[in-house]
Amino acid sequence: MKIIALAAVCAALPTLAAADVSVTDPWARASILASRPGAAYLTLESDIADRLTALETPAAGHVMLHDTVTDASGVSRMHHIDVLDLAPGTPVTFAPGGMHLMLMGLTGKLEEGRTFPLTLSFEHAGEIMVEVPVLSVTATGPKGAE
Ligand SMILES: [Cu+2]
Repeated sequence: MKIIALAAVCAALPTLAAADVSVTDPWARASILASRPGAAYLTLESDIADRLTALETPAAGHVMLHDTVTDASGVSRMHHIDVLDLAPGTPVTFAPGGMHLMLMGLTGKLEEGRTFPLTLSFEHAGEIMVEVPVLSVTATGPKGAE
């Protein structure tokens, strides 16, 4: 009986391993001062319903998920997103003026031409590490999109 149960678990594994999130076009804007938070952007797409649970980078003490909301009087402000859910096959794009990753407590200036690693943790897809290229202070999108 035990052996049969194990076989059933093993047979289910390939399905679990199929949970995959693609992280594309990561980029960050160069920062002028290390004392100001940095901003990074990317696109996420999952093949199943998944949830972003954590963000980590050696480039910053703390990474926050922010959205930008413009109220009726035209004033934009950022607000914190606690959880980000991904719907299957629906890309979520972070971009200036919208959702962004706020890099709090930079360990140094984000210098153009450098890259830094960013680890994203997902409920199902697990940890995904990407290298984030730092573009110019005036960049408005990932390389090739400008
Ligand atoms: Cu922000």
